[in-house]
Amino acid sequence: MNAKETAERIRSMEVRGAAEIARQAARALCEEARGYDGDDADGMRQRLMAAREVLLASRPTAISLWNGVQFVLKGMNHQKDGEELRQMVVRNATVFIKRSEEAVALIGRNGANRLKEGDHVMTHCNSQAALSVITTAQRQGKNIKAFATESRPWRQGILTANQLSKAGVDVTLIVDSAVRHVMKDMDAVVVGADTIASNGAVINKIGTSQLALAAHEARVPFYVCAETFKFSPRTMMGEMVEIEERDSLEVVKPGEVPSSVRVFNPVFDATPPEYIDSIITEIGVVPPYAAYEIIVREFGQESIFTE
Ligand code: RUB
Repeated sequence: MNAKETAERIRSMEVRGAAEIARQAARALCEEARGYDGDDADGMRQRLMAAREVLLASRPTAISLWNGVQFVLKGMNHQKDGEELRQMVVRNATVFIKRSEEAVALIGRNGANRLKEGDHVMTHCNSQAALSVITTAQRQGKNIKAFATESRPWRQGILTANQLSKAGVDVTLIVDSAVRHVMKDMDAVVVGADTIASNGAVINKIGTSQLALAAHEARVPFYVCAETFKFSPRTMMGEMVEIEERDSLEVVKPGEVPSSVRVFNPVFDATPPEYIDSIITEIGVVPPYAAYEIIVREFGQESIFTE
């Protein structure tokens, strides 16, 4: 699938979840390089740069998309030969996708070590990384009781409930407004991330920060499950993370409220580091305050200061 089609699928939420959109973007760049007719490196570069812009514009909040695209195109400007450029893009995309898929499994293993037999675990929205933790613990025979929030307006909690149930997990679906009421019976909260800023703040599905507040109040550990490519080198340069706002029709049906009523539909929020117990990554379980060091370690000074 080319970049334009992939971007459309991401924009319309047919493809969603921060890690998956990054993988699909990597695949699309691969297709663009393969689909370029000829071996002229400059022409191929132009096509790849245009594809990059289209993909990056599809959803603004997830840094995984930006990091994935940067990874695939890294070194592009040094290639003089078209065929070598094509092979480089295909190689980079393959490495990125493999690393990303392996990271989900490693996060599952690292996170499952934090869960005990019979734990009640709440999750929000639909995160592959967070679900990997719950299903890994379940496979270890820990008999987890999962609680999935509905996650309005897109109701990704339905996906979560189905996926957990299919994996043999005992799962209860709750509406978003039941979070604080139910929190007192939880042993842990696991959520995913779209972006982790250099100060350790986590940007994830709207409502995540409410889970964090309720968990903090009830003294329930709050874990963020995220691959290292969810950390944002761009925030290190002082950039703020853009919170995507989506169409009002995701919240109300046409004519349900008078046109004088404004509908505000932000789809992500920021959880400050003081409400986060740990971030569970493929390279280990770290405090949110390690974000700066992870960014330097994973992306290096060079990529922080050059785009
Ligand atoms: C999905 C969401 C997920 C993160 C992490 O939002 O907020 O928690 O993307 O997911 P949306 P993963 O449905 O709007 O994309 O761990 O799979 O990357």
